[in-house]
Amino acid sequence: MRTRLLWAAYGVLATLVGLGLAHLVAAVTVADTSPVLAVGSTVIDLTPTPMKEWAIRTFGSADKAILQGSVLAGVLVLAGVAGILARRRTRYGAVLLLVLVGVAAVAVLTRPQASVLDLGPSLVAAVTAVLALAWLAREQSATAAEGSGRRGILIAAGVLGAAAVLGGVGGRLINRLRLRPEDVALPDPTEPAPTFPRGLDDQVKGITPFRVDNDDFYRVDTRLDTPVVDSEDWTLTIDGDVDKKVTLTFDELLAMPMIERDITLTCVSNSVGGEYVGGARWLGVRLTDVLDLAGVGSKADQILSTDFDGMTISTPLDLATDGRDAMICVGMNGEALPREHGFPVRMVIPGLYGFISATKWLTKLTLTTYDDREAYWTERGWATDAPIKISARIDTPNALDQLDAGEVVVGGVAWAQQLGGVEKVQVRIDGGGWQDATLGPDAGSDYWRQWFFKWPADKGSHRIAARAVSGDGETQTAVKAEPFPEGSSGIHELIVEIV
Ligand SMILES: Nc1nc2c(c(=O)[nH]1)N[C@H]1C(S)=C(S)[C@@H](COP(=O)(O)O)O[C@H]1N2
Ligand SMILES: [Mo]
Repeated sequence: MRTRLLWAAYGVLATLVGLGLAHLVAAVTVADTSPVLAVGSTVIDLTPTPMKEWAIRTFGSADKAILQGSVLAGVLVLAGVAGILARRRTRYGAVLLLVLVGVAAVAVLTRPQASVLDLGPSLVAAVTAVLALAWLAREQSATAAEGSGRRGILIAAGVLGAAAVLGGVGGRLINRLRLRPEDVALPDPTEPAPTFPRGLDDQVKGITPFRVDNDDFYRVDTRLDTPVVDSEDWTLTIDGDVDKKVTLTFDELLAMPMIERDITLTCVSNSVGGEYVGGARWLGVRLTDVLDLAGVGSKADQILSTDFDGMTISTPLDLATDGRDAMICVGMNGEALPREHGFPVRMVIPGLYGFISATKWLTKLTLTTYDDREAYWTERGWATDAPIKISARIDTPNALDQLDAGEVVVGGVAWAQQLGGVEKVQVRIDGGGWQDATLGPDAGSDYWRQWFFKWPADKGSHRIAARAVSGDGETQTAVKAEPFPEGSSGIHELIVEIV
Protein backbone atom coordinates (compact mmCIF):
# COMPACT_ATOMS: atom_id res chain seq x y z
CA MET A 1 0.00 0.00 0.00
CA ARG A 2 2.71 2.46 0.99
CA THR A 3 4.73 1.76 -2.12
CA ARG A 4 1.64 2.24 -4.20
CA LEU A 5 0.98 5.63 -2.62
CA LEU A 6 4.59 6.56 -3.21
CA TRP A 7 4.25 5.73 -6.89
CA ALA A 8 0.99 7.61 -7.10
CA ALA A 9 2.84 10.62 -5.67
CA TYR A 10 5.50 10.23 -8.37
CA GLY A 11 2.78 10.31 -11.01
CA VAL A 12 1.28 13.44 -9.47
CA LEU A 13 4.67 15.12 -9.17
CA ALA A 14 5.60 14.33 -12.77
CA THR A 15 2.28 15.74 -13.95
CA LEU A 16 2.63 18.89 -11.85
CA VAL A 17 6.04 19.56 -13.36
CA GLY A 18 4.56 19.15 -16.82
CA LEU A 19 1.64 21.45 -16.03
CA GLY A 20 3.85 24.04 -14.33
CA LEU A 21 6.17 24.35 -17.31
CA ALA A 22 3.23 24.28 -19.73
CA HIS A 23 1.70 27.16 -17.80
CA LEU A 24 4.96 29.08 -18.09
CA VAL A 25 5.13 28.53 -21.85
CA ALA A 26 1.44 29.45 -22.17
CA ALA A 27 2.00 32.68 -20.25
CA VAL A 28 4.71 33.68 -22.72
CA THR A 29 2.46 32.77 -25.66
CA VAL A 30 -1.37 32.61 -25.30
CA ALA A 31 -2.88 32.04 -21.88
CA ASP A 32 -5.75 29.80 -22.91
CA THR A 33 -3.40 27.23 -24.43
CA SER A 34 -2.39 26.14 -20.95
CA PRO A 35 -3.70 22.54 -20.93
CA VAL A 36 -5.69 22.80 -17.68
CA LEU A 37 -7.29 26.10 -18.71
CA ALA A 38 -8.10 24.77 -22.15
CA VAL A 39 -9.82 21.70 -20.70
CA GLY A 40 -11.72 23.93 -18.25
CA SER A 41 -12.81 26.32 -21.01
CA THR A 42 -13.94 23.43 -23.15
CA VAL A 43 -15.93 22.03 -20.23
CA ILE A 44 -17.61 25.44 -19.84
CA ASP A 45 -18.48 25.62 -23.52
CA LEU A 46 -19.87 22.07 -23.53
CA THR A 47 -21.87 22.46 -20.30
CA PRO A 48 -25.61 22.62 -21.01
CA THR A 49 -27.14 26.02 -20.25
CA PRO A 50 -29.35 24.89 -17.32
CA MET A 51 -26.32 23.40 -15.59
CA LYS A 52 -24.29 26.55 -16.19
CA GLU A 53 -27.14 28.58 -14.72
CA TRP A 54 -27.20 26.27 -11.73
CA ALA A 55 -23.44 26.64 -11.24
CA ILE A 56 -23.63 30.44 -11.45
CA ARG A 57 -26.52 30.45 -8.97
CA THR A 58 -24.92 27.99 -6.58
CA PHE A 59 -21.30 29.06 -6.60
CA GLY A 60 -21.65 32.71 -7.62
CA SER A 61 -18.36 34.15 -8.78
CA ALA A 62 -16.51 31.16 -7.26
CA ASP A 63 -17.83 29.05 -10.17
CA LYS A 64 -14.61 29.45 -12.16
CA ALA A 65 -12.36 28.50 -9.27
CA ILE A 66 -14.51 25.46 -8.49
CA LEU A 67 -14.54 24.26 -12.09
CA GLN A 68 -10.81 24.76 -12.49
CA GLY A 69 -10.22 23.00 -9.17
CA SER A 70 -12.37 20.05 -10.25
CA VAL A 71 -10.57 19.70 -13.56
CA LEU A 72 -7.21 19.84 -11.78
CA ALA A 73 -8.34 17.32 -9.15
CA GLY A 74 -9.54 14.92 -11.86
CA VAL A 75 -6.24 15.25 -13.72
CA LEU A 76 -4.21 14.64 -10.55
CA VAL A 77 -6.20 11.50 -9.66
CA LEU A 78 -5.44 10.10 -13.12
CA ALA A 79 -1.82 11.22 -12.69
CA GLY A 80 -1.69 9.15 -9.50
CA VAL A 81 -3.01 6.16 -11.41
CA ALA A 82 -0.29 6.77 -14.01
CA GLY A 83 2.28 6.67 -11.23
CA ILE A 84 0.93 3.36 -9.95
CA LEU A 85 1.01 1.94 -13.46
CA ALA A 86 4.60 3.12 -13.80
CA ARG A 87 5.56 0.89 -10.92
CA ARG A 88 4.98 -2.10 -13.19
CA ARG A 89 6.57 -0.49 -16.18
CA THR A 90 7.43 3.13 -16.71
CA ARG A 91 5.97 2.81 -20.18
CA TYR A 92 2.45 2.07 -18.86
CA GLY A 93 2.38 5.19 -16.76
CA ALA A 94 3.84 7.24 -19.60
CA VAL A 95 1.09 6.09 -21.94
CA LEU A 96 -1.62 7.25 -19.52
CA LEU A 97 0.11 10.63 -19.12
CA LEU A 98 0.26 10.97 -22.89
CA VAL A 99 -3.45 10.15 -23.17
CA LEU A 100 -4.18 12.86 -20.59
CA VAL A 101 -2.14 15.44 -22.47
CA GLY A 102 -3.75 14.23 -25.69
CA VAL A 103 -7.20 15.10 -24.32
CA ALA A 104 -5.91 18.54 -23.33
CA ALA A 105 -4.39 19.01 -26.80
CA VAL A 106 -7.75 18.27 -28.41
CA ALA A 107 -9.34 20.82 -26.07
CA VAL A 108 -6.70 23.37 -27.06
CA LEU A 109 -7.16 22.74 -30.77
CA THR A 110 -10.93 23.04 -30.64
CA ARG A 111 -10.82 26.51 -29.06
CA PRO A 112 -12.39 29.06 -31.43
CA GLN A 113 -9.19 30.63 -32.74
CA ALA A 114 -6.77 27.77 -32.20
CA SER A 115 -3.67 27.34 -34.32
CA VAL A 116 -1.18 24.47 -34.35
CA LEU A 117 1.29 26.70 -32.50
CA ASP A 118 -1.07 26.61 -29.51
CA LEU A 119 -0.04 22.99 -29.01
CA GLY A 120 3.31 24.20 -27.67
CA PRO A 121 2.35 24.14 -23.98
CA SER A 122 0.71 20.71 -24.28
CA LEU A 123 3.81 19.33 -25.98
CA VAL A 124 5.96 20.77 -23.23
CA ALA A 125 3.65 19.20 -20.65
CA ALA A 126 3.83 15.80 -22.35
CA VAL A 127 7.59 15.67 -22.76
CA THR A 128 8.31 17.06 -19.28
CA ALA A 129 5.85 14.81 -17.49
CA VAL A 130 7.08 11.65 -19.20
CA LEU A 131 10.75 12.50 -18.62
CA ALA A 132 10.03 13.38 -15.00
CA LEU A 133 8.18 10.11 -14.43
CA ALA A 134 11.01 8.14 -16.05
CA TRP A 135 13.57 9.89 -13.86
CA LEU A 136 11.59 9.18 -10.70
CA ALA A 137 11.07 5.55 -11.72
CA ARG A 138 14.78 5.08 -12.39
CA GLU A 139 15.86 6.62 -9.09
CA GLN A 140 13.25 4.61 -7.23
CA SER A 141 14.43 1.29 -8.65
CA ALA A 142 18.07 2.30 -8.07
CA THR A 143 17.20 2.99 -4.44
CA ALA A 144 15.46 -0.38 -4.17
CA ALA A 145 18.31 -2.28 -5.90
CA GLU A 146 21.14 -0.83 -3.82
CA GLY A 147 19.04 -1.01 -0.70
CA SER A 148 21.14 1.95 0.25
CA GLY A 149 20.33 5.64 0.71
CA ARG A 150 17.44 7.50 -0.79
CA ARG A 151 19.53 10.40 -2.00
CA GLY A 152 18.84 9.96 -5.70
CA ILE A 153 15.09 9.84 -5.37
CA LEU A 154 15.03 12.74 -2.90
CA ILE A 155 17.10 14.90 -5.22
CA ALA A 156 14.87 14.01 -8.16
CA ALA A 157 11.69 14.77 -6.20
CA GLY A 158 13.16 18.03 -4.90
CA VAL A 159 14.30 19.25 -8.30
CA LEU A 160 10.99 18.33 -9.92
CA GLY A 161 8.94 19.90 -7.12
CA ALA A 162 10.93 23.11 -7.45
CA ALA A 163 10.47 23.07 -11.23
CA ALA A 164 6.71 22.66 -10.84
CA VAL A 165 6.46 25.60 -8.44
CA LEU A 166 8.79 27.78 -10.53
CA GLY A 167 6.74 27.05 -13.64
CA GLY A 168 3.43 27.87 -12.00
CA VAL A 169 4.66 30.97 -10.19
CA GLY A 170 6.75 32.09 -13.17
CA GLY A 171 3.69 31.94 -15.42
CA ARG A 172 1.84 34.17 -13.02
CA LEU A 173 4.71 36.65 -12.76
CA ILE A 174 5.09 36.91 -16.50
CA ASN A 175 1.40 37.68 -16.86
CA ARG A 176 1.73 40.38 -14.20
CA LEU A 177 4.77 41.93 -15.86
CA ARG A 178 3.14 42.05 -19.25
CA LEU A 179 0.05 43.71 -17.97
CA ARG A 180 0.16 47.44 -17.42
CA PRO A 181 -3.27 48.94 -17.91
CA GLU A 182 -2.24 51.53 -15.32
CA ASP A 183 0.49 52.75 -17.68
CA VAL A 184 -2.00 53.66 -20.36
CA ALA A 185 -2.61 57.40 -20.54
CA LEU A 186 -6.25 58.01 -21.37
CA PRO A 187 -7.31 61.14 -23.25
CA ASP A 188 -9.71 63.61 -21.68
CA PRO A 189 -13.29 63.23 -22.83
CA THR A 190 -14.37 65.63 -25.59
CA GLU A 191 -17.85 65.26 -24.12
CA PRO A 192 -17.45 64.89 -20.34
CA ALA A 193 -20.22 63.60 -18.07
CA PRO A 194 -21.66 66.02 -15.52
CA THR A 195 -20.07 66.13 -12.06
CA PHE A 196 -20.95 62.87 -10.38
CA PRO A 197 -23.51 63.51 -7.64
CA ARG A 198 -22.88 62.44 -4.09
CA GLY A 199 -24.87 59.29 -3.42
CA LEU A 200 -26.53 57.97 -0.28
CA ASP A 201 -23.45 55.87 0.53
CA ASP A 202 -22.77 57.59 3.86
CA GLN A 203 -26.40 58.19 4.66
CA VAL A 204 -27.84 54.69 4.39
CA LYS A 205 -25.87 51.97 6.10
CA GLY A 206 -25.51 48.83 3.96
CA ILE A 207 -26.57 50.41 0.66
CA THR A 208 -24.62 49.64 -2.52
CA PRO A 209 -22.22 52.49 -3.38
CA PHE A 210 -23.69 54.84 -5.99
CA ARG A 211 -20.61 54.12 -8.11
CA VAL A 212 -19.02 50.70 -7.78
CA ASP A 213 -15.22 50.59 -7.54
CA ASN A 214 -13.49 48.72 -10.34
CA ASP A 215 -12.19 46.13 -7.87
CA ASP A 216 -15.70 45.45 -6.57
CA PHE A 217 -17.48 45.47 -9.92
CA TYR A 218 -19.23 42.19 -10.71
CA ARG A 219 -17.54 40.00 -13.28
CA VAL A 220 -19.28 37.56 -15.59
CA ASP A 221 -17.64 35.85 -18.54
CA THR A 222 -16.80 32.43 -19.88
CA ARG A 223 -13.12 32.66 -19.06
CA LEU A 224 -11.17 30.79 -16.43
CA ASP A 225 -8.15 33.05 -16.58
CA THR A 226 -7.88 36.79 -16.70
CA PRO A 227 -6.96 37.47 -20.31
CA VAL A 228 -3.78 39.41 -20.91
CA VAL A 229 -4.15 41.44 -24.07
CA ASP A 230 -1.42 43.93 -24.96
CA SER A 231 -2.70 47.33 -26.03
CA GLU A 232 0.34 47.78 -28.31
CA ASP A 233 -0.54 44.75 -30.44
CA TRP A 234 -4.27 45.27 -30.17
CA THR A 235 -6.34 46.19 -33.22
CA LEU A 236 -10.05 46.54 -33.90
CA THR A 237 -11.31 45.39 -37.28
CA ILE A 238 -14.69 46.41 -38.68
CA ASP A 239 -15.67 44.05 -41.48
CA GLY A 240 -18.55 42.13 -43.04
CA ASP A 241 -21.29 44.11 -44.74
CA VAL A 242 -19.36 47.39 -44.88
CA ASP A 243 -18.23 49.78 -47.62
CA LYS A 244 -14.63 49.19 -46.69
CA LYS A 245 -12.98 47.04 -44.08
CA VAL A 246 -11.20 49.14 -41.48
CA THR A 247 -8.61 48.26 -38.86
CA LEU A 248 -7.81 50.60 -35.99
CA THR A 249 -4.87 50.52 -33.61
CA PHE A 250 -5.29 51.45 -29.96
CA ASP A 251 -3.69 54.85 -30.55
CA GLU A 252 -5.96 55.52 -33.51
CA LEU A 253 -8.98 54.72 -31.34
CA LEU A 254 -7.72 56.99 -28.55
CA ALA A 255 -7.37 59.84 -31.06
CA MET A 256 -11.11 59.75 -31.85
CA PRO A 257 -13.63 61.96 -30.00
CA MET A 258 -14.26 60.51 -26.56
CA ILE A 259 -17.51 60.59 -24.64
CA GLU A 260 -17.95 59.93 -20.93
CA ARG A 261 -21.17 58.35 -19.59
CA ASP A 262 -22.59 56.93 -16.37
CA ILE A 263 -24.11 53.58 -17.30
CA THR A 264 -25.37 50.67 -15.23
CA LEU A 265 -24.37 47.28 -16.58
CA THR A 266 -26.54 44.23 -15.88
CA CYS A 267 -26.16 40.53 -16.56
CA VAL A 268 -29.00 38.47 -17.99
CA SER A 269 -28.06 35.78 -15.45
CA ASN A 270 -28.86 38.11 -12.58
CA SER A 271 -31.73 36.76 -10.54
CA VAL A 272 -34.18 39.16 -8.90
CA GLY A 273 -32.26 40.77 -6.04
CA GLY A 274 -28.97 39.38 -7.40
CA GLU A 275 -25.42 40.74 -7.49
CA TYR A 276 -24.70 40.88 -11.22
CA VAL A 277 -25.33 44.57 -11.72
CA GLY A 278 -23.12 47.60 -11.26
CA GLY A 279 -22.84 51.29 -12.00
CA ALA A 280 -19.69 52.89 -13.39
CA ARG A 281 -18.46 55.90 -15.39
CA TRP A 282 -17.30 54.82 -18.84
CA LEU A 283 -14.98 56.58 -21.26
CA GLY A 284 -14.95 55.68 -24.92
CA VAL A 285 -15.77 56.35 -28.53
CA ARG A 286 -19.32 56.33 -29.84
CA LEU A 287 -20.02 52.99 -31.50
CA THR A 288 -21.60 54.80 -34.45
CA ASP A 289 -18.42 56.88 -34.97
CA VAL A 290 -16.46 53.65 -35.29
CA LEU A 291 -19.04 52.01 -37.58
CA ASP A 292 -19.12 55.15 -39.78
CA LEU A 293 -15.41 54.72 -40.53
CA ALA A 294 -16.30 51.51 -42.35
CA GLY A 295 -19.75 52.48 -43.61
CA VAL A 296 -22.49 49.98 -42.72
CA GLY A 297 -24.11 48.15 -45.65
CA SER A 298 -27.83 47.70 -46.17
CA LYS A 299 -28.17 43.98 -45.44
CA ALA A 300 -26.76 43.84 -41.91
CA ASP A 301 -29.11 43.45 -38.93
CA GLN A 302 -26.52 42.19 -36.44
CA ILE A 303 -23.21 43.40 -35.06
CA LEU A 304 -21.22 40.27 -34.31
CA SER A 305 -18.40 41.25 -32.01
CA THR A 306 -15.45 38.96 -31.44
CA ASP A 307 -13.06 38.95 -28.52
CA PHE A 308 -9.31 38.26 -28.68
CA ASP A 309 -9.95 34.53 -28.31
CA GLY A 310 -12.73 34.15 -30.87
CA MET A 311 -15.64 34.31 -28.40
CA THR A 312 -18.59 36.06 -30.07
CA ILE A 313 -21.47 38.26 -28.92
CA SER A 314 -24.33 39.42 -31.13
CA THR A 315 -26.04 42.80 -30.86
CA PRO A 316 -29.12 43.97 -32.76
CA LEU A 317 -27.81 46.67 -35.14
CA ASP A 318 -30.99 48.76 -34.96
CA LEU A 319 -30.91 49.00 -31.15
CA ALA A 320 -27.17 49.69 -31.00
CA THR A 321 -27.52 52.59 -33.45
CA ASP A 322 -30.87 54.08 -32.36
CA GLY A 323 -29.26 57.09 -30.73
CA ARG A 324 -28.49 55.57 -27.33
CA ASP A 325 -24.95 55.99 -25.96
CA ALA A 326 -23.48 52.75 -27.30
CA MET A 327 -19.75 52.91 -26.64
CA ILE A 328 -16.45 51.33 -27.51
CA CYS A 329 -14.89 51.81 -24.09
CA VAL A 330 -11.30 52.28 -22.96
CA GLY A 331 -11.89 53.70 -19.49
CA MET A 332 -13.83 52.74 -16.39
CA ASN A 333 -14.18 55.09 -13.42
CA GLY A 334 -11.26 57.26 -14.49
CA GLU A 335 -8.82 54.43 -15.16
CA ALA A 336 -7.98 52.22 -18.11
CA LEU A 337 -10.22 49.15 -18.12
CA PRO A 338 -9.03 46.54 -15.65
CA ARG A 339 -8.02 43.25 -17.29
CA GLU A 340 -11.07 41.57 -15.73
CA HIS A 341 -13.33 44.08 -17.41
CA GLY A 342 -11.91 43.88 -20.90
CA PHE A 343 -8.60 45.71 -21.20
CA PRO A 344 -7.77 47.31 -23.54
CA VAL A 345 -11.18 47.79 -25.19
CA ARG A 346 -14.75 46.65 -24.59
CA MET A 347 -18.28 47.56 -25.62
CA VAL A 348 -20.93 49.02 -23.33
CA ILE A 349 -24.47 49.63 -24.58
CA PRO A 350 -27.06 51.03 -22.19
CA GLY A 351 -30.30 49.09 -21.90
CA LEU A 352 -29.05 45.77 -23.27
CA TYR A 353 -27.92 42.89 -21.07
CA GLY A 354 -24.16 42.33 -21.12
CA PHE A 355 -24.37 39.05 -23.03
CA ILE A 356 -25.66 40.86 -26.16
CA SER A 357 -23.72 44.08 -25.82
CA ALA A 358 -20.76 44.31 -23.47
CA THR A 359 -18.01 42.39 -25.30
CA LYS A 360 -14.75 42.52 -23.35
CA TRP A 361 -11.27 42.19 -24.93
CA LEU A 362 -12.97 43.30 -28.15
CA THR A 363 -11.07 42.83 -31.43
CA LYS A 364 -13.64 42.73 -34.21
CA LEU A 365 -17.03 44.09 -35.23
CA THR A 366 -18.58 42.15 -38.08
CA LEU A 367 -21.68 43.56 -39.73
CA THR A 368 -23.78 40.56 -40.61
CA THR A 369 -27.27 39.05 -40.26
CA TYR A 370 -28.86 36.78 -37.67
CA ASP A 371 -29.55 34.34 -40.52
CA ASP A 372 -25.87 34.11 -41.43
CA ARG A 373 -24.06 34.06 -38.11
CA GLU A 374 -24.79 32.88 -34.58
CA ALA A 375 -22.98 34.11 -31.50
CA TYR A 376 -21.82 32.08 -28.50
CA TRP A 377 -24.95 32.47 -26.35
CA THR A 378 -27.37 32.34 -29.27
CA GLU A 379 -26.05 28.86 -30.05
CA ARG A 380 -26.95 27.99 -26.47
CA GLY A 381 -30.54 29.11 -26.74
CA TRP A 382 -30.39 32.57 -25.14
CA ALA A 383 -32.45 35.41 -26.62
CA THR A 384 -31.00 37.61 -29.36
CA ASP A 385 -33.05 40.64 -28.38
CA ALA A 386 -32.84 41.21 -24.64
CA PRO A 387 -33.49 44.66 -23.21
CA ILE A 388 -32.66 45.03 -19.51
CA LYS A 389 -35.78 44.64 -17.40
CA ILE A 390 -36.73 47.28 -14.85
CA SER A 391 -35.81 46.11 -11.36
CA ALA A 392 -35.37 47.18 -7.74
CA ARG A 393 -33.07 45.45 -5.26
CA ILE A 394 -33.18 45.63 -1.48
CA ASP A 395 -29.60 45.98 -0.15
CA THR A 396 -30.49 46.52 3.48
CA PRO A 397 -31.69 44.96 5.73
CA ASN A 398 -30.62 41.46 4.77
CA ALA A 399 -32.95 38.49 4.64
CA LEU A 400 -33.41 36.89 8.06
CA ASP A 401 -31.74 39.79 9.88
CA GLN A 402 -32.82 40.26 13.51
CA LEU A 403 -33.50 43.94 14.14
CA ASP A 404 -34.69 46.07 17.01
CA ALA A 405 -38.19 47.46 16.91
CA GLY A 406 -38.43 51.11 15.93
CA GLU A 407 -37.25 52.86 12.79
CA VAL A 408 -35.62 50.52 10.30
CA VAL A 409 -34.10 52.02 7.16
CA VAL A 410 -34.80 49.88 4.11
CA GLY A 411 -32.56 50.79 1.19
CA GLY A 412 -31.23 49.63 -2.14
CA VAL A 413 -30.81 50.37 -5.82
CA ALA A 414 -33.15 50.29 -8.81
CA TRP A 415 -32.57 50.56 -12.54
CA ALA A 416 -34.58 51.14 -15.71
CA GLN A 417 -32.01 51.81 -18.46
CA GLN A 418 -33.50 53.12 -21.71
CA LEU A 419 -36.94 53.18 -20.07
CA GLY A 420 -36.72 56.77 -18.94
CA GLY A 421 -34.75 55.89 -15.84
CA VAL A 422 -36.18 55.22 -12.38
CA GLU A 423 -39.07 57.52 -11.60
CA LYS A 424 -40.17 55.93 -8.38
CA VAL A 425 -39.34 53.09 -6.01
CA GLN A 426 -42.08 51.71 -3.82
CA VAL A 427 -41.92 49.52 -0.73
CA ARG A 428 -44.55 47.13 0.56
CA ILE A 429 -44.62 45.70 4.07
CA ASP A 430 -46.45 42.44 4.76
CA GLY A 431 -48.45 42.56 1.55
CA GLY A 432 -49.99 45.97 2.38
CA GLY A 433 -50.12 48.97 0.07
CA TRP A 434 -47.18 50.22 -2.00
CA GLN A 435 -45.54 53.25 -0.36
CA ASP A 436 -43.14 55.63 -2.11
CA ALA A 437 -39.50 55.45 -1.06
CA THR A 438 -37.14 58.45 -1.17
CA LEU A 439 -34.83 58.46 -4.19
CA GLY A 440 -31.16 59.32 -4.10
CA PRO A 441 -29.60 61.71 -6.65
CA ASP A 442 -30.03 61.29 -10.40
CA ALA A 443 -27.00 60.51 -12.58
CA GLY A 444 -28.97 60.07 -15.78
CA SER A 445 -31.57 57.63 -17.03
CA ASP A 446 -29.02 54.95 -18.00
CA TYR A 447 -27.78 54.87 -14.43
CA TRP A 448 -29.27 53.21 -11.39
CA ARG A 449 -30.84 55.13 -8.53
CA GLN A 450 -30.28 54.54 -4.83
CA TRP A 451 -33.37 54.69 -2.62
CA PHE A 452 -34.40 54.34 1.01
CA PHE A 453 -37.57 54.01 3.06
CA LYS A 454 -37.92 54.65 6.78
CA TRP A 455 -40.05 51.88 8.17
CA PRO A 456 -41.52 52.03 11.69
CA ALA A 457 -41.12 48.36 12.52
CA ASP A 458 -42.92 46.55 15.31
CA LYS A 459 -42.11 43.15 16.79
CA GLY A 460 -42.57 40.01 14.79
CA SER A 461 -41.66 38.53 11.45
CA HIS A 462 -42.18 40.86 8.49
CA ARG A 463 -42.03 40.62 4.73
CA ILE A 464 -40.45 43.55 2.83
CA ALA A 465 -40.83 44.01 -0.92
CA ALA A 466 -39.65 46.73 -3.31
CA ARG A 467 -40.48 47.58 -6.90
CA ALA A 468 -39.51 50.27 -9.39
CA VAL A 469 -41.53 52.43 -11.73
CA SER A 470 -39.80 53.83 -14.83
CA GLY A 471 -39.93 57.31 -16.30
CA ASP A 472 -41.83 55.79 -19.24
CA GLY A 473 -44.51 54.72 -16.78
CA GLU A 474 -43.65 51.02 -16.65
CA THR A 475 -44.18 49.37 -13.27
CA GLN A 476 -41.94 46.42 -12.43
CA THR A 477 -43.92 43.23 -12.90
CA ALA A 478 -44.58 40.70 -10.15
CA VAL A 479 -44.66 37.92 -12.75
CA LYS A 480 -41.72 35.64 -12.07
CA ALA A 481 -39.30 34.68 -14.83
CA GLU A 482 -36.02 32.78 -14.66
CA PRO A 483 -32.89 34.40 -16.16
CA PHE A 484 -32.99 32.02 -19.14
CA PRO A 485 -33.56 33.00 -21.93
CA GLU A 486 -34.09 36.77 -21.67
CA GLY A 487 -33.60 37.90 -18.09
CA SER A 488 -35.33 37.40 -14.74
CA SER A 489 -38.41 39.22 -13.54
CA GLY A 490 -40.43 39.34 -10.35
CA ILE A 491 -40.22 41.37 -7.20
CA HIS A 492 -37.42 41.25 -4.64
CA GLU A 493 -38.88 40.27 -1.32
CA LEU A 494 -37.35 39.24 1.98
CA ILE A 495 -38.30 38.40 5.54
CA VAL A 496 -36.78 39.98 8.66
CA GLU A 497 -37.34 39.38 12.37
CA ILE A 498 -38.02 42.39 14.56
CA VAL A 499 -37.30 41.64 18.23
N1 LIG B 1 -15.24 38.51 -24.29
C1 LIG B 1 -16.29 38.40 -23.45
N2 LIG B 1 -17.02 39.49 -23.18
C2 LIG B 1 -18.07 39.41 -22.34
C3 LIG B 1 -18.44 38.19 -21.76
C4 LIG B 1 -17.66 37.04 -22.09
O1 LIG B 1 -17.92 35.93 -21.61
N3 LIG B 1 -16.59 37.19 -22.92
N4 LIG B 1 -19.52 38.15 -20.91
C5 LIG B 1 -20.54 39.19 -21.07
C6 LIG B 1 -21.51 39.22 -20.01
S1 LIG B 1 -22.59 37.93 -19.92
C7 LIG B 1 -21.64 40.28 -19.16
S2 LIG B 1 -22.94 40.39 -18.11
C8 LIG B 1 -20.65 41.38 -19.15
C9 LIG B 1 -20.10 41.56 -17.77
O2 LIG B 1 -19.12 42.53 -17.75
P1 LIG B 1 -18.21 42.70 -16.47
O3 LIG B 1 -17.58 41.37 -16.19
O4 LIG B 1 -17.23 43.76 -16.79
O5 LIG B 1 -19.14 43.10 -15.35
O6 LIG B 1 -19.58 41.11 -20.03
C10 LIG B 1 -19.95 40.57 -21.26
N5 LIG B 1 -18.78 40.53 -22.10
MO1 LIG C 1 -24.15 38.41 -18.57
